[in-house]
Amino acid sequence: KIILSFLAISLVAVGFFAFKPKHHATKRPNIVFIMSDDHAYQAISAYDTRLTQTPNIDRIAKEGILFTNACVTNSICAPSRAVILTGKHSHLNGKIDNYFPFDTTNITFPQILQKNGYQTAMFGKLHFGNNPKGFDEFQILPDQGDYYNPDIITKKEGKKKLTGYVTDLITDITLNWLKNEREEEKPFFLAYLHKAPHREWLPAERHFKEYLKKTFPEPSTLFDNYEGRGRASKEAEMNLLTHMNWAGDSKIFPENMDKLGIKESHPYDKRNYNYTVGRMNAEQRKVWDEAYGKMNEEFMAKFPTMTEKEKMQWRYQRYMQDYLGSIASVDEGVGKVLDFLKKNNLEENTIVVYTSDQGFYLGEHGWFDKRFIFDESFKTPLLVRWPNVIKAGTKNSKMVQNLDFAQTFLEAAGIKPPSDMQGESLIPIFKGQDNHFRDAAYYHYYEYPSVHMVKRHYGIVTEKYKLVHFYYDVDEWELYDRMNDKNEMKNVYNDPKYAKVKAELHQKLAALRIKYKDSEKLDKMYIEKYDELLKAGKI
Ligand code: SGN
Ligand code: CA
Repeated sequence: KIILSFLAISLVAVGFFAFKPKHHATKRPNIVFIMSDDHAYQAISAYDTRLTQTPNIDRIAKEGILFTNACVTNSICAPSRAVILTGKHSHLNGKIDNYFPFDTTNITFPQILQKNGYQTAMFGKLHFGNNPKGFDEFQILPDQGDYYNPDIITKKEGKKKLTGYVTDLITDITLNWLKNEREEEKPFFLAYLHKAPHREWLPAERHFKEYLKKTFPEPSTLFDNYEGRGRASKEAEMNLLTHMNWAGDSKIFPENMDKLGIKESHPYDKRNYNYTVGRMNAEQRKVWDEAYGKMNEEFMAKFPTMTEKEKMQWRYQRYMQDYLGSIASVDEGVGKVLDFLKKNNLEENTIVVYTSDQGFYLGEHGWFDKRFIFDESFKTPLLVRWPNVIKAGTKNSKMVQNLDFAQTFLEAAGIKPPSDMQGESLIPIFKGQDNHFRDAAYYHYYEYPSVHMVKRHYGIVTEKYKLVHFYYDVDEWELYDRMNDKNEMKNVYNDPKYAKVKAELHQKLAALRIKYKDSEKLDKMYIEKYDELLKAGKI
């Protein structure tokens, strides 16, 4: 009897020690949410090695998970951020475009985390027109923010001017908070939000020369003439040759434009150049003039004999040099933050996310900018590391969306998300159980007429197809076969072969509009609100 009870006690004891969860596995995880602005997945080497190397960003996927079909619900800056923070589509959170201020009566997930004992901080670009709620500490760039010597709005001291390069400054502020202001006994949520690589794509001084020397492979659709698609693609103003600014974007000195007789692409072409470069101090300007002066000299010699094709090719190289040059500092900053986590034993139980507010065109279809439901702008990079939960080196092709972050983070923190959030938690995917995930994504873009002139549209995207409705000053439907037309060159909406698919997709789209509570009534309401701003000259 004694032996038996001894055995029983031993078994229970062994069981207890064997199955007791490790202490750190039950502790609520920290969250480091890293987001850059307009960072195309084509410019992250974990996705694509053609253009550049991003060894530090890649580390997140190597030690975690890479999402190959992550996408947004509305491909533009502030609306994407509002979707992320509220877990609701634009038509419900109200932030449909970059113009209307964010409605701060929305409940955001950082507010909920803070209420539940998380220490919260946000550093970098928000672009809401008002300050974030739910943060113990924030330092944010006003509006779009500047690359050089930017102003910053701080929670503690109001607005001040900083000296230096924006990406490095945001990294330093973030590291300083991690080192000196983090409360060890609380889990934290940290938003580390870069302005780079947003237009006008200004690199740090240390990267000027290196990137000005590089040549990049051209995308196969650089000379797209938009045949086979509708008015929306034809009328968009995102073409590298015809819509980019010579001074502001391509960095041709305004005096050189005058000498060569090059007209401004937009009334704000030279003005933009003077705003951005004009913020540099004498020391920074000297490095700039040296590097970009040489590029200007070469351009001056070449320009008079250049064909239109050569101009396009030249503009593409110029664009990539600056765009990818500005990503170099983002990658370095990410490396520093990852190193800090490692050195301070914060790696195992911290969720690190790297994403962008949307994708971006790097010359595909001859374009820059974003906004369209087409892949380069609809898809966005997403890499996540959480060693306690995610198996290193995982790849996943589900259509996860920026809509899903709020519920994911709340679930990770053991908090039940509000029932009106519209995303899906990614935790099952992190755990390798992704059987029941959305098979169709809903998309709705509103900001028109506006810069780049991308028409209003909504649509549904499945693994195989994309059905889109462009409306407002057109009424056109487009259908793309994602498997057989990877570059989305041919609208097959009126091809009888697709009649059945088309009917099914129409039905599915109507069902999604109902599921997410979007409607023609809301479309009209947002048009009326927008038209009022237009009339008032505020757009
Ligand atoms: C600015 C840019 C546009 C860009 C919008 C929105 N022009 O207007 O190219 O699409 O911001 O960008 S610029 O010449 O002023 O840079 S977003 O990322 O904020 O949505
Ligand atoms: Ca953006």
